[in-house]
Amino acid sequence: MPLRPFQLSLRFIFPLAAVLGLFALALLPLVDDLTRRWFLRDLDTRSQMVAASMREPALDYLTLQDAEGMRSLLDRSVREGRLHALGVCDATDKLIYRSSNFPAQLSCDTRAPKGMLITESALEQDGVSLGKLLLAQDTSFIDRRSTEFRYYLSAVFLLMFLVISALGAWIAHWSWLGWVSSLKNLLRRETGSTVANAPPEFRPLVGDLRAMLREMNIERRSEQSSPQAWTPEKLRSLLHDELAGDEVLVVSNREPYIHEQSEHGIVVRRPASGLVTAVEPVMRACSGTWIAHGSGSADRVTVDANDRVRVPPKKPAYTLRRVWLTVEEEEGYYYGFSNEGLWPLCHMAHVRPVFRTSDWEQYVEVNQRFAEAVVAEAHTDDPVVLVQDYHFALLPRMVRERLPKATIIMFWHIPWPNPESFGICPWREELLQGLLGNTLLGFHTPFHCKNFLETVDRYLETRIEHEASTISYGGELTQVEPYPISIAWPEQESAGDVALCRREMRDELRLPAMYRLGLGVDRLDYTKGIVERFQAVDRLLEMYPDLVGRFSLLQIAAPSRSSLDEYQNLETRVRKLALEINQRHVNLVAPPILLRVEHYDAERLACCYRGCDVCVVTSLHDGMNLVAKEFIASRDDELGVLILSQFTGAARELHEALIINPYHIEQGAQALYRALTMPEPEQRERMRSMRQLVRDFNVYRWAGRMLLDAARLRRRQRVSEKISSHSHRGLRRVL
Ligand code: GDG
Repeated sequence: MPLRPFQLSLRFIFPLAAVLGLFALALLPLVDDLTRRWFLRDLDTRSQMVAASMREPALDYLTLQDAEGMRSLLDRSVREGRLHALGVCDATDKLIYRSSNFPAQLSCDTRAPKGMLITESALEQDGVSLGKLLLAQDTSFIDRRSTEFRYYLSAVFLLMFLVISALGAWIAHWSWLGWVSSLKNLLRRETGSTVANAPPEFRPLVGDLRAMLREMNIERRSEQSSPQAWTPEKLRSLLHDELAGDEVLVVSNREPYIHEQSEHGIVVRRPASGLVTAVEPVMRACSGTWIAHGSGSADRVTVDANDRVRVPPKKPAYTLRRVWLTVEEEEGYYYGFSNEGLWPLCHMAHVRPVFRTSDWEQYVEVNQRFAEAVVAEAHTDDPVVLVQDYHFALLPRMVRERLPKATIIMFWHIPWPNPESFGICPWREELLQGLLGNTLLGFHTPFHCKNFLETVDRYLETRIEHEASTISYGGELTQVEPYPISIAWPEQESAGDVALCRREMRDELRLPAMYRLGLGVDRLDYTKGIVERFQAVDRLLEMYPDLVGRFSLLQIAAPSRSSLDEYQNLETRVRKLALEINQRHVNLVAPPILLRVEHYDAERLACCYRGCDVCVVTSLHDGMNLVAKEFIASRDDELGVLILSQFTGAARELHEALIINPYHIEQGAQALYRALTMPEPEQRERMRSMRQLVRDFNVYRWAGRMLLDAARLRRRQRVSEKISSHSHRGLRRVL
């Protein structure tokens, strides 16, 4: 029998015992007192009656002074009236006659001793008092009865308690079992129920519980399959063991290396992109082909006749295949549909999505072009294709139609909104159908997976297995899973010295050695909450003016999508706000906001992470946010504080950060103050724990788990193909 119902019953039994106990404690003296009074009243009445019956003869004997007669009257009355003793007092309160067992200590003017009741009855003749009768009764039996009564009453209470507790435990046990089994049914969806038709008391729980259980299952599964830490070597051997000889192709819009013409000749640039940061280590490990848009001014001159170039330039490990887009195509597919439509649609950062038919047409066209590039680059009919992000929602189905045996894995790097929000997209069904061409579809968090399943449920006729997290559509199965993305843990030798970085950073910014620095690193994007971050700094300096001239925020804002109005407006707004704040807190040392709208190279950026005191991430909505993890990974001194928006995927993992709501400016300001005044031991404790997590849950694990799941699905598919080809052959032979 499970322990849980007992725990529940105990929670009920202890209060019940306390209540009954208190009740008994209050009731017992009351009842006791009442019964005692009843007994005494009865005894008194009996004494009065005896006195009344013997008054006449007693007066006679008194007047005649017949001592013998009086004594015999007294003894007889004691016997017949079942009294203890009887006495007669004269008018001066002197005891003149007594029954034979009259207690020696009793007299006419003493009070009744304990255990005895004394009743007095006047003896008068013609209005003249001749004395009084003294009737004594033994009351010790009342105490005996009272003790017995208490005993019985306690026994009754104890019995009541036992009966009620047993009943309570029994009811709790059965209702718990019933509750658990209906909850299990709901979670398993044995009855095909949905959250909406769950009993009202379960509704808020069911979705969360399902997500939690799934997350736990996934964690357990992957931990069992990978007890040691994930490294590039482990990923490589996984690719070797699980996908032996299989071809791996990556598709993304952004290329990992951009060749640019400059005055010093052709230079190679790494883009500021979370996606590139995450996928590059995987490609290095599996040496496949990465298909991406060739956007650099020198990209065309650096590829071979097949539009391919080996990268990384210094130590080539895989092939980059570039796809060329016209200006119109880039306008419609990338800037238009992807970044003015899908990006705000999925982020819900209060910027309205814009949907134009012409953009959509370009989006379809470019997806088709990339799908053709995949087919052209594939040397086998069943490659593993890793599709990256929202620019290619249609591509999976297009590839599936050409390469039905391919294992197509897509990772959606941005959030997935709820069905209502997604529903405003005029091409929602087409996008969902495209995505259901995937074998495996990954999101950062279980919450995004849940939103996706609910969106498909709302807009397409499919069969969804929530327990297995699969969607069956047109005879094909898509597995939907959370894979929280991460970074590659830096190699120790590549890290610069923290003290050196602190000094360099302050020298470069012309700040005193002990100057406190906050750091923000983002693409200049409205989802990143840069305005809110500046406002928090402004508020901090209003609240703590001592910090003016002692603290600044260095904001690195890498220009991004700058041809779009929304992004130009953001840049203007950010620059203006920085200026206003700097004018408001003007001082001789440094402006509070040090805004750098430029791209930093990787080493310089790493030095900033190491040289700052606090890293501030205030995204209004973010799939994961890699900046937070990069900051943590770079702090091998275990110091520095991370302020992290609750609306990032990273906040689900990095619980030791100072988690804030970026819309609440005062909260942001207070978090900044707390970070700047946090004692080193606390910083160390928080940082150590987050570093452990980021080290273990690194990007190799992210990719490894996805590829392991893909390998499993691939094996399953091969087995089912074999079975169906055997049965076809068997059928042909029979025919
Ligand atoms: C999307 C999702 C998700 C930034 N400025 C510079 C620079 N960066 C690098 C950072 C980091 C990356 O760009 C930004 O990554 P985030 O994760 O913060 O954000 P997105 O670019 O929006 O990425 C996001 C991510 O995809 C991965 O799935 O986490 O939620 O929105 O690596 O270091 N790098 C250099 N100079 C800069 O100036 N070198």
